[in-house]
Amino acid sequence: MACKRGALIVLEGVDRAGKTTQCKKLLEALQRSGRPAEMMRFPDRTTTIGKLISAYLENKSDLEDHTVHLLFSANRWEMVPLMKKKLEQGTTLVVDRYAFSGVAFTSAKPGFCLDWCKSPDVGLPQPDLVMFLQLSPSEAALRGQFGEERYEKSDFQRAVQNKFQQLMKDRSVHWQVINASQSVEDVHKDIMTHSLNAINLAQNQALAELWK
Ligand code: ADP
Ligand code: 2DT
Repeated sequence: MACKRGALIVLEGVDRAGKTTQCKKLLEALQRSGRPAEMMRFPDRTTTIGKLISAYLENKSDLEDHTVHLLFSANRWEMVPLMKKKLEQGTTLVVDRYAFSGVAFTSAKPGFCLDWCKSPDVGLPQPDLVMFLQLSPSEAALRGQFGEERYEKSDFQRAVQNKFQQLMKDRSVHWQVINASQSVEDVHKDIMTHSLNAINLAQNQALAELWK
């Protein structure tokens, strides 16, 4: 019998919500419990496309808005063969940002609608679980200043948060809102519970396609 597939688990949320902290803790906990798991993040700045994106985010280059949106999407598509292989081999993937960040950030710019922004990502591997780490702007501010990167401005981040709220109305995606204002350990406990459920369910389900 073919081995049971791994789950595709995504963490989304505003800047400083704790995504990276929690992805690492989830990965360690899964590995400690003997479950094969690996972490990925988008954008993946290590590839040729990722380096273009990274220079843009660091304000070292300018790119036209549609163009950079398509590059972010291409940066996911270039990872799809590897993601599918890992999932089929039974490895659970813990992913820091995915297509939802792609849509939320570009559609927060003037002149972009949600549907146009979603279209290049239609058909990507469908996450088994997307956890949205919910944190108010005032609580995020207590966790430190914004960095120097292009999107790290409070007005823009508020617009992005609204776009995430719109995306979360879509019932074709398994969203789970997590209260990110709790302690690191309490957030981790919530994330672990939802992840173990998703891993169990995914074992017997075929991988679906996002927004199709
Ligand atoms: P993100 O990846 O969402 O931007 P990070 O995981 O990098 O967020 O965390 C941003 C900052 O907030 C870091 O300094 C981190 O140590 C801190 N942090 C993360 N989770 C919590 C928490 N639950 N409570 C307080 N501080 C936190
Ligand atoms: P971090 O590397 O700190 O997460 O910041 N973004 C991300 C987009 O605009 N489109 C996307 O498709 C993705 C995945 C969010 C990366 C920044 O890039 C934004 C913040």
